[in-house]
Amino acid sequence: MNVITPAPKALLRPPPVLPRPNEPCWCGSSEKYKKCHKEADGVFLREERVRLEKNRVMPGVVSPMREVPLSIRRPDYAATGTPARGDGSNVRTAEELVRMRRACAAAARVMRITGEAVKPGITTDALDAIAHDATCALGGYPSPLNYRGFPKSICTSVNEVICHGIPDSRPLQNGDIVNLDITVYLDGMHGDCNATFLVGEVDEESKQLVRVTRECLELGIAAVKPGRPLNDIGRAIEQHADKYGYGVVRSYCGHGIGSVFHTPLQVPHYYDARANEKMVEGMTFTIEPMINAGSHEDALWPDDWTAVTKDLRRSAQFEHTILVTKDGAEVLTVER
Ligand code: EYF
Ligand code: CO
Ligand code: CO
Repeated sequence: MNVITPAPKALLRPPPVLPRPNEPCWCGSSEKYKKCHKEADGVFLREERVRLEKNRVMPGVVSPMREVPLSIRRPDYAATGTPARGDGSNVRTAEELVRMRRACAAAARVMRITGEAVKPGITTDALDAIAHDATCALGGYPSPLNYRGFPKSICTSVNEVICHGIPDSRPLQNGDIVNLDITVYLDGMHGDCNATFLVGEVDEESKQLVRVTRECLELGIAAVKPGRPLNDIGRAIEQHADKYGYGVVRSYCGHGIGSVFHTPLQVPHYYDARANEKMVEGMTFTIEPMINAGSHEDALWPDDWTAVTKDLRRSAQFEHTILVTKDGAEVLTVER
C-alpha cells in the first residue's frame, strides 16, 4: 500500500485571529483549517513564544536619582512625588502658549540630542544622563523625575516594553528598538514628546512596526479639528493599525498638558464612544499611540512601572504635544 505523506506546512506567521477547526484555512487552500495549517500554526506559535521568552528584556541596575541644580525652577511634585491637581483647564491663554512653545521646543531639542546618542552598546542609564544634562543646560527640569515617584529623568522602553521603562545598566543591543520619552518643565509649563529609534541593523518586521506607528501619530494629528470629538483621533489611529493586524494599546492614553504634566483629559488611541468631548481652539494635549506587533494586551513588570506586551512581541510609540488651532493642529514639540 502506498502511503502518501503530506508535505509539512511551511512555518508561516498565522493571522491574528485563527479560524475554527472546520472553517476554511486562512491560507486560501480551501481545505478545512484542521486539515491544513492548524498543526503548523501551533508549532509556529510555540516556537515563537520560546524565542521571545529567551530574548525578553531583563531589568538592569538603576542608578541613584540625578540632581537638578537649585537655580532651576521645579514643578510642585519635585520634592514630594505628588502633583497637585491643577485647575483642570485644557485651553491655554496666549501668554501660556508663549511659555508652552518654549517648553515644547526644549523637549524637542533634548530628544534630538539624546536620539543622536542611540547606538549598540550604550546603556539606557547613559541616555538618561545625556537627556538630564541637556534639559538642565536649557534651564529646564526633567518632568518625569520623581513624578508620582518615578526614579529617572526620561523613560526608555526597549522592544516589548510599551512605556515607562526605567533607564538602567542594560546596554542596547544591535537589532533592538528603543523609545525615548522626554518631557521638559520650563517657564512653568510642560512639553512632552517621544520617538522610537532603531539600534543598529533592525529586522524588516520591526522597521515596519516603527514606520506604521509614526504614521498612526501623523494620522491622529491630521484628525485634530475644533468642533470635532476627541474620539476622531483614536478612530484614525485604530483604522491604520488594523490594516497591519497591529494591536492598539488601551491601558495608556494621550493627555491634556500645560502647567500640569497630566490634566484629567484623556485622548484614547482607539475608537472610544465615551471620548466625545469636542476639541476647542487653544486646547493642548498629547497624542502618543502605542502600537503592538501582536495583541493590544499589556502586563506590568514587578517594579510596578514598566508596561510590557502580554505576548512579548514588540511595541513602538511616537508622541507630540499638540495645540488645537482655528482649522486644525499645530505640533508644539518641534525645535525652533
Ligand atoms: C503611578 C508614571 C506613573 N507618566 C506618563 C509616571 O505622559 C507620559 N508620557 O508621554 C508619562 C511619562 C511618565 C509618567 C514618566 C513617569 N510617569 C508612570 C507609570 C505609572 C505611573 O503610575
Ligand atoms: Co511622553
Ligand atoms: Co505623555
